[in-house]
This record gives sequence, structure tokens and C-alpha cells, in this order.
Amino acid sequence: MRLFVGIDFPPELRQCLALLCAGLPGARWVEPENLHLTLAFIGETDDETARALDVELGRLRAPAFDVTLTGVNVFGAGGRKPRSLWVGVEACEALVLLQGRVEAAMVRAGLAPEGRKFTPHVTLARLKDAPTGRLAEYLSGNGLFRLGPIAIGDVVLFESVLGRAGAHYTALARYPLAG
Ligand code: 2AM
Repeated sequence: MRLFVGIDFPPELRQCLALLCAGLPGARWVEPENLHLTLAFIGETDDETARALDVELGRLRAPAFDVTLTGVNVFGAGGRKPRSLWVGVEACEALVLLQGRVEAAMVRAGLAPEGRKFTPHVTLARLKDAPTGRLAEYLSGNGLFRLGPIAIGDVVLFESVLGRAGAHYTALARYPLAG
């Protein structure tokens, strides 16, 4: 099983985000139903570890909170070869706290923590040779994008199934945050 832990959004909010998924050549857009915020990528996992992770995530205690999505940006070698396009998240201590607790749950389940700095984001597209000028236009044209506050009431354990048309994400379990 290929797993990750994240946050999903209600369909109407995914539809708002999906409005950003157009107008850039070289972008392979994420399907609206797949739009999510990754807290921790786990990767290929055996059943026993997956069960241990489920138990530990079930023990996770963290408060529910609101997030606001804001702005658009790219990841990739110093901006010269951008490889993914994403929507950012306004600074949110509760989200950082939650991500730390998810990593702690992973470690208790016998998994290695991610190790890299958490940059909360919602990936909109993978980029392949997006023309520099068009990308700059896209980023400045959507720079004021803002969506929220969005109430986050649970954390989701997702399975990622890789198919020919790309990955499809299925929610395997939900862990409620404290009201
Ligand atoms: P990304 O969207 O920011 O690229 C499921 O694959 C999720 O896990 C993706 O949203 C992806 O984040 C994240 N992820 C993190 N590291 C990954 C990796 N090495 N391979 C695939 N996905 C990864």
C-alpha cells in the first residue's frame, strides 16, 4: 500500500480550487477530487505497519482549527525548472502542531519521520516545460487568490493508487480532531 496522511476539503471548496486549474501550458492539473493538503508522505507500507499507523493516528490528540489558503507559488530548482505549482497556506500554528503530532505517530508506528521542513501547500499541477512568461503571468494573475477560513475537523489516512491516468487517492480512515 502506498500511503500518506493529509487533510481533505469539502467538494465545494475543491471546486473553488479547481478554478485555478486552467490557463497554463505545460501543466498537468490535479483532478478536483484529488486536491488535498499533505501532512506526511509515507510511501509503500506493509499491512502490519499500516495497522500500527492506524492505531497511532487513532491516539492522536490535537485541536480542530481553521486554515486559509492564499497565493500561488512553485517548487523547483531555484525557480529555473519549476516542477510543481501550488496554493499556499496562511501561517497557522495549529496546522504545524498537527503535522508534528502526525510525524510523532509515524515514528511510534515504526516509520521514519519525513525529515524535511514542512511547507504546507495544496498542489495544483505538476509542471513540464511551462513557458517562463506564461508561468509568470499565471503567478501574478492569481497571486491574490484567497480561500477561507476553512474548518478542519479531521485528519485522513489516504491510499494513493497509481493508475495510467495518474494517481487516485482514497480515504482509508479519518481521525477526528478535538472540537
Ligand atoms: P505534493 O502534492 O506536494 O507533491 C501523495 O502522493 C502526496 O504525498 C502528494 O500530494 C505529494 O505531495 C506527497 N509526497 C511527498 N513526498 C512524496 C514522494 N516522495 N512521492 C510521492 N508523493 C509525495
